Amino acid sequence: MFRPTRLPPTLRRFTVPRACRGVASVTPVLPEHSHGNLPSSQSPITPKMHFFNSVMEAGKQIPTYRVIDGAGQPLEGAEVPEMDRDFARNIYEHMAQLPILDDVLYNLQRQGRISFYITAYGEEATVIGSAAALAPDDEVLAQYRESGVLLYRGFGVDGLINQCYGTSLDTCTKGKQMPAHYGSKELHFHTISSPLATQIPQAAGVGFALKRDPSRRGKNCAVTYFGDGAASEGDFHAGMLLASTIPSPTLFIARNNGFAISTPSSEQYYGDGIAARGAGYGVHTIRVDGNDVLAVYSAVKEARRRCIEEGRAVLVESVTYRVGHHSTSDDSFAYRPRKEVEERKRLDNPLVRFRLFLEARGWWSKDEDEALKARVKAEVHAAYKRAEEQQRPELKEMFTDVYGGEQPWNLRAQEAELRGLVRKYGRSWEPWKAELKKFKGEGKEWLD
Ligand SMILES: Cc1ncc(C[n+]2csc(CCOP(=O)(O)OP(=O)(O)O)c2C)c(N)n1
Repeated sequence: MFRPTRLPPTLRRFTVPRACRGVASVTPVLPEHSHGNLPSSQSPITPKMHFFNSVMEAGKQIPTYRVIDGAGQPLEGAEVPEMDRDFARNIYEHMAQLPILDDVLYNLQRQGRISFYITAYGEEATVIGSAAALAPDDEVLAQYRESGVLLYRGFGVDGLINQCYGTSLDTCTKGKQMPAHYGSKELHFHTISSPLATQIPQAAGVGFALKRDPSRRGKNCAVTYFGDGAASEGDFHAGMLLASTIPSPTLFIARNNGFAISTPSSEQYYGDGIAARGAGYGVHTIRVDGNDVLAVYSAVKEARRRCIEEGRAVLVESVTYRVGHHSTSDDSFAYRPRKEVEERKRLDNPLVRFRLFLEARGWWSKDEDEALKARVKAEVHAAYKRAEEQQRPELKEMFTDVYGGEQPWNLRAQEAELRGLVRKYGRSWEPWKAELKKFKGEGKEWLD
């Protein structure tokens, strides 16, 4: 073990850099003879030439943390996280809710009732396991496949479906966003934006703001979710560098689901996945089996604790598999064999793994499973029928809350143009008359 106090005075400078203290794996290798170090570095000078690529050497890849196996049994030596029956059942119920909601909304898109949808098939453990490990007021900056976090926080099925339909009941995005681009101020879930990875440096900024706020310092962290594809964007690196050099409680959760859209993750990097990058930024990092909800829960809980107690960033790489197509705009069988998907579904289903764990403890039964599925299905069907009866937000809402503060000139000009057109065609032209009826107030405020 490295004990600086026992070293001769010439070697005492080889202490663990301050930025790395607390990282158990950092153990400096001391050269036989001290040649000092350069002023901007703690790196010991050595006369031996040595190239390294530790994460690519055989057997040295970052391990993947797992708690339960495919049959729901704890691995030998694994510590099962402490949770009572109700907490565990609540996690499972939310996991089971996701694919049912996805089935219905996916089909509604296929019928042309909503314009777009994105499913989370196969990633239920990553999304719900992490949501369960966070505090309800941690600030979440998600990508677009994490609707389960909102469900877990109590957004409700109606909330999600109203957003997808763009009804007046979606008070956050008010019909201005694409379906599945949710947001909720009350639930600390920042509105999704489609340009990939923009949420990552924003999260580092939010984390820093939390650190500066005395009422939230040491209490909350910022959490950002992103895929392996988003991790290939420059914004990933900007966010990691920011959170590492201007320390902040920012939790980076990479969902490595095997694919961006058509690009497999093996083509997104040559190194050891996304976790390998954490060390480069001096960030505590763990790779976890993203299909094992107990491992995800434990890893994110510990990651959150470190984030908050140390006020520093942590990276979690959750390795999973995207079972569904990327979105309703994609046909994944154009770039991966159908057989591969069927095999993954059969071999490693996160829901089955956790259900078997619960059943082994006597915390869940087949009858309860069937009843849950029937109840959720009925709930989702009733919710989409309610959404179909809703009107869209008032026409003028199209131009409000796009930006904070005063409405900019370009939006004022667009609003004036639309008002003119509504006045011109809204009473006389049938297609416009029919269209106006879909909006709350039916455009009357502009017709009069
Ligand atoms: C800046 C930017 N480039 C490209 C796209 C198009 N696009 C949307 S999703 C996506 C793939 C993202 O993959 P990943 O981050 O791995 O997340 P996943 O969809 O697999 O969950 C791409 C390329 C985009 N939205 N934004």
